[in-house]
This record gives sequence, C-alpha cells and structure tokens, in this order.
Amino acid sequence: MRVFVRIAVLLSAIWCLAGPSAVSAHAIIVSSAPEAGATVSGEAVAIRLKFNSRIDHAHSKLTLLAPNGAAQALTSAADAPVDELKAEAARLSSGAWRLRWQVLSVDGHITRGDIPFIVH
Ligand SMILES: [Cu+2]
Repeated sequence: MRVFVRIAVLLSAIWCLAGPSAVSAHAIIVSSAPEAGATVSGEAVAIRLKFNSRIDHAHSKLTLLAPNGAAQALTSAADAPVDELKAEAARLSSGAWRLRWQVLSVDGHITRGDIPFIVH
C-alpha cells in the first residue's frame, strides 16, 4: 500500500512536470499574513498563508527564522482550510525575521519559499 502511494505521488509529480497546466498545478501563495516586507508588532503575530490549491498539511511545514538565525518549527493549526497554513507566534524580538514555508500540493509537487518581515 505504501509503495503504491509512493508510485502514485511520483507519477503525479512527473505528470505535473510534463502536463500542459503544470504551472497552475503547483501550490503557490496567493496571499500571506504577514505580507512579504511587512512590519508587525511582535506581541502576537497571526500567520496565515493561502495557496492556489489544496495542500497536504501532514507534509507541509512552517519554520520561523529569528534575526540571529535560530530556526523554530511552527505547527499549522488543525482547523486550517484545505488551501491554507495557519499558525501563531508571540513575543518575537525586534529585528528581521523570515517565515520559511514548504508545502506538498495534492499533485505531489513540493514548493517552498521565504517571507521576510520586520518585527518592531
Ligand atoms: Cu505541481
């Protein structure tokens, strides 16, 4: 069963690369909080990433990178919509932070990126 799932994922990834609608099939961000380049208060930061397609929450991750480079894994809320990652961060120190995301979309393709933001 596991092998079958792996093959199915692999085939869909290949399909994704070869298919005519490959670009639209990947999970890309359509909106984010914080927005890239935004300045926020570190007291409570509501993190919300909305994608253009369904994502596999179990195989997607969020990492917060502190101004000093320290990485902290965030857990996405279980009640997040099928096309969103949601998390909370609080009491962040002042400086330049990055929110690093990696998601597995339902077509089996992994996408990732960084969202830089400032805490003041
Ligand atoms: Cu894809």
